[in-house]
Amino acid sequence: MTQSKRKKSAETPPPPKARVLVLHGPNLNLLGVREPEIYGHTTLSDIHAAMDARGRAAGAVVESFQSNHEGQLIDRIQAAGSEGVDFIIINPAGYTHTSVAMRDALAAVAIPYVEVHLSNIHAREPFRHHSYFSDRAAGVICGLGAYGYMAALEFALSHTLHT
Ligand code: CA2
Repeated sequence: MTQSKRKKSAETPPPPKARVLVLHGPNLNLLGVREPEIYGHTTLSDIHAAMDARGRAAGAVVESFQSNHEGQLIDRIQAAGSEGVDFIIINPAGYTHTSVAMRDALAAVAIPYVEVHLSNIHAREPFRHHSYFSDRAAGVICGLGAYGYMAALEFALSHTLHT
């Protein structure tokens, strides 16, 4: 083997075993800062750090994206379709109950996803009981707080690494 080939293989990390995209909808940037009695004290950055560490330990890459804008979330979902993302974990937040457009984007890319909600949406106001995402989701987790994201990640890892 030549010197240049040896150097290249030493520097090139192995490809990730799985790519997981975590999407957070509007106002979730306020997590841990406002309304802790409903949404808890954990920040979005805490959630990402824990998911990143768990993903790395399993040889997976976990990317997180939050936006307050529906179009940006749709653009991110569409990009995931051509980036080799294996699994999406999504908390559409307020768009859960309104966004046919985000539902259509997920259907278009056909990437399996788990829907996560921090609060139990079924124990809240009636308008939160319907989700445009649940019927196409691999699973739905709600009411478990920030732990719900970790539970979704465990499922995503087992789904992508063992299927
Ligand atoms: O329980 C959830 O995760 C929700 O997706 C959160 C949404 C709500 O509209 C859904 O019905 C259920 C609201 C996200 C707002 O996040 C905040 C976080 C901290 C402070 C204020 C808002």
